[in-house]
Amino acid sequence: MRLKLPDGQLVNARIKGKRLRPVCGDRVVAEPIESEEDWLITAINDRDNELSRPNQRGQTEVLAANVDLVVVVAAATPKPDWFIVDRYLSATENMGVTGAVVYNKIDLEPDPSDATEVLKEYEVIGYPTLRCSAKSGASLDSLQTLLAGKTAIIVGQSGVGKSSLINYLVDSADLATAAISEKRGEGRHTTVNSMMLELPGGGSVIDSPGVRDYAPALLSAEQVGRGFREIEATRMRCRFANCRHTREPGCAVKKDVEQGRISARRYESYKRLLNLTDRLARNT
Ligand SMILES: Nc1nc2c(ncn2[C@@H]2O[C@H](COP(=O)(O)OP(=O)(O)OP(=O)(O)O)[C@@H](O)[C@H]2O)c(=O)[nH]1
Ligand SMILES: [Mg+2]
Ligand SMILES: [Zn+2]
Repeated sequence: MRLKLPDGQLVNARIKGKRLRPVCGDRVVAEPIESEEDWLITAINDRDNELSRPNQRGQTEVLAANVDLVVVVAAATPKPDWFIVDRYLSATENMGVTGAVVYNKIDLEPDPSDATEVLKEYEVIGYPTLRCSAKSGASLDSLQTLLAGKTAIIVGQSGVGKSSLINYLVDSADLATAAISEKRGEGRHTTVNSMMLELPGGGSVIDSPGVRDYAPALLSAEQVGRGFREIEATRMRCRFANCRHTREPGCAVKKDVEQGRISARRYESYKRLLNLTDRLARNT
């Protein structure tokens, strides 16, 4: 594990004991190890927030801590899974952190695509969005502006170009990238560990490993509701205070969906996530 000292120096660090699990972004207590170059992490300071999600074994794992911006990346390839984007954004809302949506690889798709419609849905509910290319450099100045001065984490499916975007923004970065599989059209899980890099204009950015179908877990129906900001903003007008916006009469959310004020696609994501959370609750 790499540790940044107050003077900016980067050192290798070991962890004291088996129970301490520092993650990317943690602020820690550490001490030099006598007659060695490594440092020893002895404690983790309280976290402002944490982004967690299930790992490949289905256990919840903290990906990063103390971030103030979550950038969710989708791309022309692999085929965008907007439900995964919605799940990351709902986790972001529950962390109390700003989210943004980036659509990468527009060099592969010169014509306005379906994605433009979906990005508009995110924009109208207040998420910064941008279409860019890590290959041509299109709109990467906007990405740089978005990240400036922040501690951001870049998340999204494997192969969308998270590491490529960071390599473009950070001169000294030399993150591994790999072509997506031609047969399956999916990413190859190139990035294995989260890693924080400093941005030239100030701030830092965390590269994270993309996972295929997984996205952050949510624990309760309340959290799911809070995760969709347009639903959260509308629920005060529902007849019942505990409305789940599915079959209840007098539901303002359903009405807004019918009248096109809330995106039907986002509402479907909400219901799908609610189902997943219900199933999770029944199994535990
Ligand atoms: N044409 C094009 N290819 C890109 C662009 N950005 C990334 N790629 C390519 O997409 C492939 C995957 O990029 P990565 O940066 O490894 O993707 P990642 O999101 O970091 O993937 P994981 O680490 O597996 O989660 C590589 O072959 C990149 O060269 C882009 O804007 N345009
Ligand atoms: Mg990567
Ligand atoms: Zn309702």
